[in-house]
Amino acid sequence: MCGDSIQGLATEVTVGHLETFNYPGDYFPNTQCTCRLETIDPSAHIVLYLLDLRLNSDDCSGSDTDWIEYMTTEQNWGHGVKLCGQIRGEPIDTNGNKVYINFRSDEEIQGRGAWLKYLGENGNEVGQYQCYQS
Ligand SMILES: [Ca+2]
Repeated sequence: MCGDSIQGLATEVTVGHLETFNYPGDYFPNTQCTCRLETIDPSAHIVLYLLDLRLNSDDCSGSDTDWIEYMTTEQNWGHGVKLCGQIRGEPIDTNGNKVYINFRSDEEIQGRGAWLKYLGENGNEVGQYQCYQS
């Protein structure tokens, strides 16, 4: 995510993946990145799977560290569902047909980052829009 600055619909897939820029190498400091997913069928839900997560700390509840979150409506940063406490490999039903995924890193200490799988429930296609620095 956020290896480029192009915006717009990039792919439509039934199963897709997102990873932090430079994964599995360390992500970069001072990053703010948003990715948008949207099902083609507006009544379908997007399901996420956290496959890997290594941030600078296991506790991403603070505001002064690195974190990744998702939200189904555009809200302010830090008001989504943080993925840090999620069990890897378990399905996360976002209950939404649009999902915004935000990743943020601060200036100190980086990690491997995050690797996510996403899909539309019942085989629905999901459009992945280009991620952008935010
Ligand atoms: Ca950090």
